[in-house]
Amino acid sequence: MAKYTPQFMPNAKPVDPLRVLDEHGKLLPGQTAPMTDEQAAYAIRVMMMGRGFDEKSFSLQRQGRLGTFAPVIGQEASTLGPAMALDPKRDWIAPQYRELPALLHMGLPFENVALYRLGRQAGACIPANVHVLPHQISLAAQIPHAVGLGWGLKLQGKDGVSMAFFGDGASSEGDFHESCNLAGVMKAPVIFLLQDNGWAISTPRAIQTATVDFAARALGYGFPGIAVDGNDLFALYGATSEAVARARAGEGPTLVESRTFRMWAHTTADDPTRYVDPKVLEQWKKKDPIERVQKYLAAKGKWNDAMTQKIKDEVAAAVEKAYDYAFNYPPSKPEELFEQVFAEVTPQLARQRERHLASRS
Ligand SMILES: Cc1ncc(C[n+]2csc(CCOP(=O)(O)OP(=O)(O)O)c2C)c(N)n1
Repeated sequence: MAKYTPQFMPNAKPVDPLRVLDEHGKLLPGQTAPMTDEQAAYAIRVMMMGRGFDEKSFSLQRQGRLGTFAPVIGQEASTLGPAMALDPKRDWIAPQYRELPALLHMGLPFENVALYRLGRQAGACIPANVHVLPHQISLAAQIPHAVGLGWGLKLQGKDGVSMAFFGDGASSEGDFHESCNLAGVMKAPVIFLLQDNGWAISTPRAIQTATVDFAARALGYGFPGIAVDGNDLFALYGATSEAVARARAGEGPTLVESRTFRMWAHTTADDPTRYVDPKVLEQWKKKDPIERVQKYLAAKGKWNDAMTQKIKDEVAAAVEKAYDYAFNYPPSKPEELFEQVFAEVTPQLARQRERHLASRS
């Protein structure tokens, strides 16, 4: 029997995540909708845009016309719900690489996404009026940027908030922990949006971390953490809206743990059938984040299959148009690699560019 009991003991079981809408689109007892029906209809459209874009991209990849990409399928609510709590004019998102619906909400054009997926340099360049940092492949590297951005907005006396998206795998990186620490000390207006989708490529959550609650880590940095059903648009939007309000009021960061599931492969270069239990996948299929909101509106007589089909058709046409544009866009030249890294090209980069140009002449 231990004589000196630690005051701080980890939870043996994960806490129950916040849930507002159940799998059948019914409000859970005691819950009210945190958004209007119009907002819910908008969310369905944007989530379907993300899914439609991925489906087309997947087919292009299988035809050998597109390199690779990270599908958002299954995580549409996990990405859009928190983004909808932001104001695209004054707030910012620092994405990882699997947040398409969130970026569409912030105003990123389809054409830009298609260019990026086809490996055109121009696609990596976010339009100036879109408050989104470039996609980040180097895990967790966007999290310090998000803290700097939020803290900078605060220093400028603005009431903007920055939101960093990252995965359970990325949260094992030092960048995550250092960012949380600094944001806590500076009371920076940052939302840390940790998407636990069960996997970091083929590494399961259980061997990613010894904690059962990612959200509990926030306490170690002196700010609140909340675990949310990551397939429940309403819960995500509600919890994040409150976190955004706290950040705007000068109360500092919040860590939001979104418990979701990656329904497709990590990227098109991955074969999840080699490591994902099909029974677990089947269970998650019943929790589809888009259908849940459709059912909610349908029960109020505000959604039907014809509306779903109409949006599907519109999205398919818009994706087709975006890819037509991107396929006809001039291919990137190697020297473009040196552009848009810094506002002014550094002497070192200028030398590298000259060497590269000389080698080609
Ligand atoms: C610093 C760094 N280390 C390793 C990788 C290789 N890598 C790419 S994605 C990935 C898994 C990321 O998992 P997670 O953060 O949970 O996000 P998810 O892809 O599941 O959305 C790894 C290890 C990388 N991109 N960057």
